[in-house]
Amino acid sequence: MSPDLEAIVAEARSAFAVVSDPAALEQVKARFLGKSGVIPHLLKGLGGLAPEERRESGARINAAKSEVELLLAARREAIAEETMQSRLREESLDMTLPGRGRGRGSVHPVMLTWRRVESIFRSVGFDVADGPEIETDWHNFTALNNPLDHPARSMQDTFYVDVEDEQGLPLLLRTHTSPMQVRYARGHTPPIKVIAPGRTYRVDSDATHSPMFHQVEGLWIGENVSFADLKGVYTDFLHRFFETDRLEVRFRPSYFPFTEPSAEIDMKFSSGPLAGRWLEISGSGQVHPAVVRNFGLDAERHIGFAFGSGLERLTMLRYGVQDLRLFFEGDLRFLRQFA
Ligand code: 2U9
Repeated sequence: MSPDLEAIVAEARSAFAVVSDPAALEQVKARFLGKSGVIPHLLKGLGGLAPEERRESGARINAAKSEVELLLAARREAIAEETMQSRLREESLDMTLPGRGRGRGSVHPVMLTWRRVESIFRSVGFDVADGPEIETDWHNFTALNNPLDHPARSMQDTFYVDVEDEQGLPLLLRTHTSPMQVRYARGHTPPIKVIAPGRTYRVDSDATHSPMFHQVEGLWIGENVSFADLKGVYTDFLHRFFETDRLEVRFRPSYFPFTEPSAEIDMKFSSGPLAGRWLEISGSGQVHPAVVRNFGLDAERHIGFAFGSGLERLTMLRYGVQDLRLFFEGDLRFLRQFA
């Protein structure tokens, strides 16, 4: 090979060596092998030579061309290998690390209470009602004997929805689970023996009130269902819910529009960390005759009791939870304790 050609090959070798990405390499290649590159230029020049000289010269130029092509192929391969190696270094996976796993969820403590309450009441013959969280004014207030000017109806206490019902009254987020019982009672014939657990909503938010909370209400209507039955059913429920007979129950006169007479139910543990203090646990009463009539029933013949308890309250007392807000913060350090 002539010194000229050797110089060209050497120049190609060092030009290929200094680039390290495929696109740059192709540009360098064009300088030597492209249409207007150095080597095609030399080949074009052969036309003006005598046949003998053209053959010799052509063979030399083609040998140089082959060498440049080999150098190019080798450099391409080397760049691909370097790219692969650097990706392997960057994306290296330590296959010996233990997997993260999916994590095991757990049932929320209020839901544990919900399930527990359902199972206790089912075992003594109560059905479980369900119903909408967005309610009509009639099912939430009127059917429950709430006067039209009752403060609970005010915008300060109730979340209203920007949609009207057939009566032209705005729909609302139910403020208690009672409307489920109203719907259930209107769709069944006595004896009506049902509990209604569920989410409820009130415009209230502080250390002891959450705008969304859970209640369970119970309703038993028949021909001879008395306050004595209420005492028996609710006391038995408390014994089973708290898994102890070592608690006292007392009924204190109260007022609700939907019951008459009405009573607050208090309880007192005789052992354990809460022993000796009377704790409010529920509201209750004999269902008001006006409410029984709203079920389409004869209030002279059908009587019974109702009660309402907060599921958060029951949960706090059962597990010794001090702050209501823990139920709504989603803090795993709290929730995991119930797993
Ligand atoms: C119908 C008729 C009567 C349900 C009742 C209470 C008393 C009561 C509160 C306790 C704590 C709600 O979660 S709380 O704030 N409830 O005091 N609830 S009697 O009476 C009814 C329900 C439905 C048809």
